[in-house]
Amino acid sequence: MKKYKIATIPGDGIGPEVMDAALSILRKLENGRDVSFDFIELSAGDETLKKTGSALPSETLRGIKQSDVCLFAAVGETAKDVIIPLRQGLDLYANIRPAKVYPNVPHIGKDVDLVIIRENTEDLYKRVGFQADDWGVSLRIITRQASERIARFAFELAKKEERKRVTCVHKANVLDNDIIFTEACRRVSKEYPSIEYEETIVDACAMKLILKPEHFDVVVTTNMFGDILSDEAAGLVGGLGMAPSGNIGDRYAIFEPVHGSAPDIAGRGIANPIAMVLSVVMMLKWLGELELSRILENAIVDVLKEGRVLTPDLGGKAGTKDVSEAIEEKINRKGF
Ligand code: GGG
Repeated sequence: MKKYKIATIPGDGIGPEVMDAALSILRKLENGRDVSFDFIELSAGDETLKKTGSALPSETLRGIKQSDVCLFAAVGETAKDVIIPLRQGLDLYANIRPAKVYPNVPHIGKDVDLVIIRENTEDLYKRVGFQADDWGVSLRIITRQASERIARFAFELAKKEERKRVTCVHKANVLDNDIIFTEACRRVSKEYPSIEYEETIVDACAMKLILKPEHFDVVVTTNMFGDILSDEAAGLVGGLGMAPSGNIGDRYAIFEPVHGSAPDIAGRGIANPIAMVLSVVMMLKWLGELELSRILENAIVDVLKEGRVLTPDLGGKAGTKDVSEAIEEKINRKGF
C-alpha cells in the first residue's frame, strides 16, 4: 500500500469550499486501490492572521516540510505574507501554469494546450525596495543562476511531455536585467536541439496569445510577466475556475488553483472546484501516480463533456458540491 502524507491549506474565502471538493474526490480515488492519503490540515491566510497574529505560522511551514506534498486552496489579503514566503522559503522555483481547452467550457482560444513556466523566486517578488510617503522603489532582481535553472526546467518539461517549442518571454529590448534572462534561456536551449526555441517580447506575446494562442506550447518567463500572462492564458480557456498550478522545487511542492479567495462568492457554494481538482491531477502526476491522475482527469473531462453539472462561471447552475459529486460518480461508474 502506497501511503502519502498530504498537507492541506484551505485558507480563506472559497478556499475551504474547493478544498473540501478536492479531498472528497481524493477519498473516492483511494477506494479499492493500493493507495492511501493522510491529510494534515494546516492554517494560513487572513483568518489565521486574525486568530494567531501570523498569516503563516511556523507550524504550517513545519507541517509542509514533514509531508510528501502540499495542497493549497486560496488566501485573501495576506497573499504576500503567505504565498511569497512559501515559494521563496521552500525554494519552489518553478511555477507551472497550464492553460488547456476542455470540452464544453466557453472559451475564446481554440486548440489551446500550453504551459507557462514562471520563475517563482525572484524578480519584483523578492520584495526588495524602499518606500517613502510619495515614492516607492521595487528592485527587479534577475540572476543568471535562477534564469538557467528555470530555463532548464522548461526544456525538461517540454522533453517529458513531448512538446515541440519553448518560447522565452522577456523585455530585454528595454530592461537590461532581462538580457541575463534571455541569454540564460538561449544557452540552455543549445542543450535541447530537438526542441524549437524562440524569443518573444512580453507585450508582443500578450497580443499573440489572443490572436494566435495555438502557436504557444511551453512559455518560460520571469515572475511578474508569468503572473500576468498566466491569467491572460486562463482567460482563453474559460477563466480562473479552469486554471490549476504547481509550485515545484527540488525537495518540496505545493499545488494550488491560480485563483484567489473570491470573497464575492465565498460561502455561497457556487465556486468552480475544477481549478483545484486539476491541481490535484498535477499533484498526482508529480507523485508519480500517473494512473490515478489519468483516471481523475478523464472523470473531469466526462463531467464537462456531458455539460449537465457546471458552475455559473461556466454557464451552468450547479454548485461546488454538485461538481465534485459528479466527478466522484464518474470515478465510481467507470469501475476504475
Ligand atoms: N491560490 C492562489 C491564491 O490564494 N492567491 C491569493 C490571492 O490572489 N489573493 C487575493 C484574493 O484572494 O483576492
